[in-house]
Amino acid sequence: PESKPPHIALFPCAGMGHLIPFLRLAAMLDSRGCTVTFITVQPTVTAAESDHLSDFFTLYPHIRRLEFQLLPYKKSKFTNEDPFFIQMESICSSVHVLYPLLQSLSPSLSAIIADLPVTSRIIHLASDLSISIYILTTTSARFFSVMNHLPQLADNNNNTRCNNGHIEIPGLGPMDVSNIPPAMLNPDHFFAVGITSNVSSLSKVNGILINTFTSFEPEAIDALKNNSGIAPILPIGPFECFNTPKAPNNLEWLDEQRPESVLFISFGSRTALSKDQITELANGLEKSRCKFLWALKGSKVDKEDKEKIENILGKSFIDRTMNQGKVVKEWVNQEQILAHPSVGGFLSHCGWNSVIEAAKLGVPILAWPQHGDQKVNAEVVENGGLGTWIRDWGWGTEKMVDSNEIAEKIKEFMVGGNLRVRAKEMKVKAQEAREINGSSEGLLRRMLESLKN
Ligand code: BUP
Repeated sequence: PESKPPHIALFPCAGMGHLIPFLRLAAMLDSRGCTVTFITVQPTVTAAESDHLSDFFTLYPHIRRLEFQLLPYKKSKFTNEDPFFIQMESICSSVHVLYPLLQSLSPSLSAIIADLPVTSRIIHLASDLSISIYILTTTSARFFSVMNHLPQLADNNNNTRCNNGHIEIPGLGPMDVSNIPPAMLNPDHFFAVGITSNVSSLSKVNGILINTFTSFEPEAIDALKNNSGIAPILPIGPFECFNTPKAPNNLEWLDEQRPESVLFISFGSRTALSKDQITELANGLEKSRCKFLWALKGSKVDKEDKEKIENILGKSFIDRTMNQGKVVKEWVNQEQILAHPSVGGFLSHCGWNSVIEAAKLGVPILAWPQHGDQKVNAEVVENGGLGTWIRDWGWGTEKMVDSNEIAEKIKEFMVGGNLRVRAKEMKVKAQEAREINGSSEGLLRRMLESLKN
């Protein structure tokens, strides 16, 4: 008898940086013939998440939406004020509620693809349901290696600090301890505790999916593959984007600009620079005389981001730079912007989705990591020849970078040269990975084949 297509459930955690890659993967599985159920957590932290979800299900009406109501939040000893962490804690403590919902699905599930932060919770559920379980990590293979190594790092933390401030992670070479987010080295922090417990469950899953590709992160992927203690590593990126029903924004202005003349600036969906740093950046942009398109954020959670651009940057800045650049505060379609021929560079915080999109579209990055995995991702950018990182600028909150310094670096960066050539080479390699027999597409197809009944 002919084998049935697999039925796969996808389960992302909080924030756009997690939701977007899961939605992309859902669309990819759908277009490769799978039956797809998408678990959506209610309520979401940001308006962007709920907007994207409704747009997505309008576009893909046959992908099923499974609404997952979180249990009331209980404070724990790890509670901190970050709304994304609070949401993650809530999700982790509500996972068991999913069991009857998943069990009653028809046709019955073949597998679940869950977000790394829920690994230790979901593993029991998958085993009770007798389905395969895959983990999707929304960061780089390099940062995933660091997380995977955290239990050993925590053991040796005192020694590593003495070792000239460097740590050694198999296959990655010496890494500056200051690149590791401080919360990860604090054994009492929710982030560190969560990672330690989740990575210790990874040997029990069927595979670990990463939105990266072999020619972008060869060392990290090899090192992970050679690690016998974890499940098979499946680098299946870069993920394809899906069309949105919304009209494109800001593209008319880009259409009027010279090829590769515009610097696009974004620090992702959950980072707002301090008011003073925003002012320095604005002045730096003006002094650089480079064309720019800036997706500005005034606060961490979009629902609270109500201040007008004029109030943040001053009306005179907007008037003075009218012909030089554009500042927007609404959600923009970043992939569409990066794909535009006028865009020649990306000043980025190096959230992993942003990095992989830039690699896929061949746009060089000027890296300014702010927190979390972003310094380690900036190393990937540099190692892959996709961009430059001015280490001196530190973490976003560590120091104030002044406008002259910013202007100087932007001018140098936007000259382009070799960096643009290397970025375009990366775009070709990304396309090769996605071809039918390419490194990423081949892996994905074999995985789906193995899930057919
Ligand atoms: Br803001 C913004 N439009 O206006 P990252 C973001 N994005 O398309 P983050 C838009 O959101 P984490 C906007 O293309 C990327 O896919 C962008 O994810 C898209 O950073 C995603 O780059 C942002 O990983 O997430 O948001 O800081 O905390 O997971 O790093």
